[in-house]
Amino acid sequence: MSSATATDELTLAHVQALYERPLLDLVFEAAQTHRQFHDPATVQCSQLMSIKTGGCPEDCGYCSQSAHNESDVDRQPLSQLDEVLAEAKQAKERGADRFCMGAAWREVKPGADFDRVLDMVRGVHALGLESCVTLGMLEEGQARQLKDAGLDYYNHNLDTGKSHYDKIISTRSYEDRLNTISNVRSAGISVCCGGILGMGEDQKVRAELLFELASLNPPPESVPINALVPVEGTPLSEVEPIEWTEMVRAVAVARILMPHSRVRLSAGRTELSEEAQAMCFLAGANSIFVGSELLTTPNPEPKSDAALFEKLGLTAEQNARR
Ligand code: SAM
Ligand code: DTB
Ligand code: SF4
Repeated sequence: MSSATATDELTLAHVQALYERPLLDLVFEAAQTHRQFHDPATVQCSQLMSIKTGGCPEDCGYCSQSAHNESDVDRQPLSQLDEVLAEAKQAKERGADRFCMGAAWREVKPGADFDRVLDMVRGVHALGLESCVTLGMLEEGQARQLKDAGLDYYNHNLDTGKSHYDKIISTRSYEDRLNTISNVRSAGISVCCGGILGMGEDQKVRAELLFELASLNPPPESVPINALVPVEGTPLSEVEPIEWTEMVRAVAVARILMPHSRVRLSAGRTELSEEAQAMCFLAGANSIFVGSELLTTPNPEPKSDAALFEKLGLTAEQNARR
């Protein structure tokens, strides 16, 4: 079966059929697409920092930071500017080319805190790093303020397929998410938008998520594929972990459907073997989070990532701003 090209109209049935193909056929096609549009030897490296932690009013069933869940994450108010810039500087010295700041907010509210985030974005930009923030729902005017401060990317995930969404979150709708993404887009900020696998969904739902992402017009510049990091005290802590092959499949389908995008092998790498990660890179993943922590959960140690890159002949990309 051949894949849809950018000029065909994409259908959910097509994505489902693609998703169900024999794994190695799928990876072979994705690897070819990857080589057509990207340098397969470089991987973009982003570092995350949680700038406001815990106590979030949303009820996302996977999240350690929701006030509805009983995880033992310590709540922290918005970080100070100098603290964030010190961390960004260190990330740059260790080879990251993008610094991503995450806040456990439902939405952006105007005021001193948002003004401080704007200063963080300006500061990260001045360091010669690309910047990304994820702050919850956002209005168009606020998106413009972020753009004026020099923001490169805004992360806002669809999280899962539409049909599974209500089982995971009740306090924010799919439409709300699409609306925020559209506000980000209108302000001229690049969109970082993906989802999480392993929240009790089946393959059809995964195909649905990838269909939704690829149907955004244009598709997100950056597509994070996260595996659920199970957190004790959250409703999803006991969900059966997904097979590594599902991560490979999702990366491959994302690569074929969104040939120009960065596909990020995001949360969950600590549970993936080197071999599984290698297959994800072959299938078109070309971005990762680096540094030993994500927001509140562990990520592979820089030493082990360096060793993996060395074995696979991969190098960290350096953006034009560095
Ligand atoms: N509060 C903002 C929001 O939800 O838009 C920004 C921060 S939130 C932590 C960003 C994203 O991280 C979520 O949309 C979700 O996709 C991902 N995430 C959160 N907890 C996760 C977990 N335990 N495992 C995998 N991904 C997770
Ligand atoms: C995304 O898709 N993954 C990142 C980032 N966007 C903000 C977050 C992963 C969070 C993993 C769980 C944690 O560390 O709390
Ligand atoms: Fe809040 Fe974001 Fe966590 Fe949802 S994912 S509970 S919005 S921090």
